[in-house]
Amino acid sequence: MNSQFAADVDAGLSKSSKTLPSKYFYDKKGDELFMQIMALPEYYLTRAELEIFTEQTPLLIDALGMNKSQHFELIEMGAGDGSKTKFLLKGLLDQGYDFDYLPIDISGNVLEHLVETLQPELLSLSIKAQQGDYFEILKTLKDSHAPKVVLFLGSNIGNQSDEQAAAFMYSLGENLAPGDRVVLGADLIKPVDVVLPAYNDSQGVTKAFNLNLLTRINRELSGDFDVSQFEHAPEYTEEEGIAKSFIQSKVDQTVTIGAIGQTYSFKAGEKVHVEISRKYNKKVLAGILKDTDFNLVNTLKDSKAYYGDFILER
Ligand code: AVJ
Repeated sequence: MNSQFAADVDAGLSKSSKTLPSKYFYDKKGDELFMQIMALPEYYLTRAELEIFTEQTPLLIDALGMNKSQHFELIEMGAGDGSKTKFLLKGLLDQGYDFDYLPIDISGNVLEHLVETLQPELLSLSIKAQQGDYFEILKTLKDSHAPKVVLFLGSNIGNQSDEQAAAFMYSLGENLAPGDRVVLGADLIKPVDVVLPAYNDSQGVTKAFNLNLLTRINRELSGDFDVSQFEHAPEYTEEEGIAKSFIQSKVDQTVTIGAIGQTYSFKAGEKVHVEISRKYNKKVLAGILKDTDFNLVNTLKDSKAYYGDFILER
């Protein structure tokens, strides 16, 4: 695990345009900072999707296309704390749907916490937590032959390039049957004055979130990054529709990473690309789905049309 981290860091910092993978943001401190990000006034994404789940619950339920007399499985990839999903689950129970809720997460702790918060609030809910890799679990679930709805929320798809997202959706389709549905939550393309502040908040939480990656390298890989000599530098254009985060060196400097046994030099102003947050519209989505069997059957947006939950049918 740590050697994979070392290999990924070495590969990224050895490129002529340096990169570091955003998946390593999420250590304990990173998880905490991401929770703070979700509560920021500038970070509209979480509130916008929550608004869809609270204000449009009946529409969302209809869009799932499930039959009340037919048992189905509601699967969530990366459920987190379930704070949005809870409203959908409650609505389905109130309307008398017959379903199991199957949250999937790599982290057993996350699942444990989710069950402990959800079950007391929704006593009649059948929760079947699944710990592991999304696609490995989905493969095992294929045998049940129950109709399925898969939730992939939070604009988590946005951290993937369009090529990666297309491969991801293709794999998802392979693990579902015709008629199954997906709720794909995605931030929408809109002007820079709304998007960029979400990745460059006035309190500097996003800056701390990104720079925490250097602190993690120092701690876990015996690096000697002087974090104060790096800046947080996000970019976005509406034309491209992709928020990009860079860690920028303030000065000419070298950094040694003990666990790799390498020294890397940074020029003043040099940028390390750490994250993309892809924004969506129907055209972007169509490109990603073009080699899959998914059709877009409905789109729910928040009242400002900042954010979309795309309902896909296989
Ligand atoms: C968790 C991937 C949806 O890209 O908006 C937030 C991560 N990065 N601020 C996003 C993130 C910086 C977030 N996602």
